[in-house]
Amino acid sequence: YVPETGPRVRVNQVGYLPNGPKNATLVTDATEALTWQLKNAAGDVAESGRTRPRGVDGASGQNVHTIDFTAYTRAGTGYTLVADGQTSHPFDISGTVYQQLRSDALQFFYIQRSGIAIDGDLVGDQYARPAGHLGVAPNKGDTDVPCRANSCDYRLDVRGGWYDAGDQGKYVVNGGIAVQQLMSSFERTKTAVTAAHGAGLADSTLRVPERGNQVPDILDEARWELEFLMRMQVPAGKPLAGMAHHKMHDANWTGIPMQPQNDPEQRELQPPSTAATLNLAATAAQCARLFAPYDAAFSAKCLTAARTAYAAAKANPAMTARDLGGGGGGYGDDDVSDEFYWAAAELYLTTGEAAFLTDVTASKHHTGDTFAATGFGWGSTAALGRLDLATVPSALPAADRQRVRQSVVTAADGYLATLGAQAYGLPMPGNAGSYFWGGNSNILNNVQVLATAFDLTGAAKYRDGAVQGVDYIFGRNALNQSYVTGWGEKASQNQHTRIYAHQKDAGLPHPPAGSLAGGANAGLDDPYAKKLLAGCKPMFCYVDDIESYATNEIAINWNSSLAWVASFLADQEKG
Ligand code: 9MR
Repeated sequence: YVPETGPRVRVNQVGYLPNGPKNATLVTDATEALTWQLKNAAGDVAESGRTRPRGVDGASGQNVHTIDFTAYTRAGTGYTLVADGQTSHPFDISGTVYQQLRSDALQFFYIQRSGIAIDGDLVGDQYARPAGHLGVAPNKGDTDVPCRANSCDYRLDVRGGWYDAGDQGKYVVNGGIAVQQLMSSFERTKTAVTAAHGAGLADSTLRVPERGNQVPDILDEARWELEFLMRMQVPAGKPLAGMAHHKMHDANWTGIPMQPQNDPEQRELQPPSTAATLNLAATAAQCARLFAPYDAAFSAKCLTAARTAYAAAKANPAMTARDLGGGGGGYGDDDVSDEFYWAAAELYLTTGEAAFLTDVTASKHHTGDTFAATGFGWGSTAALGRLDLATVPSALPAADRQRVRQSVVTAADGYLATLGAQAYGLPMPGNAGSYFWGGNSNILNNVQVLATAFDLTGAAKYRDGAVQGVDYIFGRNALNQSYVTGWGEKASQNQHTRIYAHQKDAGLPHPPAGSLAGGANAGLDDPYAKKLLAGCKPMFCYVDDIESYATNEIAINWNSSLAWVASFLADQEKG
């Protein structure tokens, strides 16, 4: 199988900020520097220079050169880069290149909502659908869901929330990081100098049913998930009260396509876990402080859920998730020390109470190396706590604050060094270990750390690193592939999803604009990829086909990474 990779000049197909870094990658046999030309839409040469030979790139196996045209700053559309007889895909140079990406990336969540009709007047008729999983036949849930384990002979109403991904399970450990990144996109605007007091995330900036209610739409969206997460908490009077069920999903996997309202499978609650309980504690604590100005009762409800969850997790610190039946993803996580740190941090930031600070500072994650080279994710959440301790105003002792902030900056320095060493410019090491299931979100999470270092220091190199860090996602890669639907000349559009399964049924839409694909995965963890892509170099281990769930799914925790970064980028636009 030889993928069609188009012109050998690889650019960010969406574009570049006029005052931002502008880098591209040329695939060539040449070992000596070559001439490059930047052409405007009329075909005139706007700028030219010499390529920089970089040798063989570890992740792609290609001989590559880099092209740096940062010095060119004139805005325009339809630019191309020409080198070695090849003309790149067209791109813009514009101060508003990412403006719409912020809302596109966030709009994904409304369209993924469970338990509510999706309104075509808001998001287009092709995405309109009846409410799913409210107990209307043939659905069997989610309003009265039996627990799968013997230890819990009760049923819960766990309606609402977002469908996880291409499947329609709802998993607390994945909902947790996703809703955290939405809330943190908003919380960032309270302190970040470039965020213009949250204007870009204000009420009526998204197409959600709650627009116009005087609450920022991104918080309305987060609330849809937070209400679900709280429903997953074991009620008072039941065994393990205060703990959260790890997940709920179908008893058996369904086929593709499958609209939520047609799902005939029994929905089942899986047993509580410490990891899920700490996800609830952390996100409900963050909820409490962010909703306080808008809805005191909801804020108080969140704080109660957070406190009871945290206490329950401390009383049951080693309840690992057990998988009792099929139809859903595993999301097992044996190490919850990072979730403990994150939850203690959020509770401390919300309440200022000494007991939580003690738990924060006693955690090995408070002093440990929290920021892995390959990024954080649903199973490694200490970075979420660390980033919030670094940015959210609190009475954290000065020495701790200084160290926490320095750790973000030190991590960002590491990511800068990494992206500088990559001919494709991404902040991930250039070996197979960087190319795993959902790795695109880890790249974006490293970009989040770079961006946060900029917010903390104002040093331009971190902003530039964050801006450059997304080039890979939008096409500056071995496959010449943008991984965001609707963004770039050649963009993913056949992601693995039961709802927007156009590839299986032409009457269904592609995923909405702003949907991020999981990305190249050297593990080839699905049969389709395994067969088609056997022997692929890591950066080539991707296919835009609905069958490949391990390289081409969509997921709420991946789009939340995109949303955070897109919001940051939109705030950098100055023309
Ligand atoms: O994102 C998850 C990834 O980190 C795991 O390696 C993978 C295998 O366990 O599962 C991914 O999550 C999937 C989940 O299990 C089911 N819904 C779709 C998720 C994204 O592919």
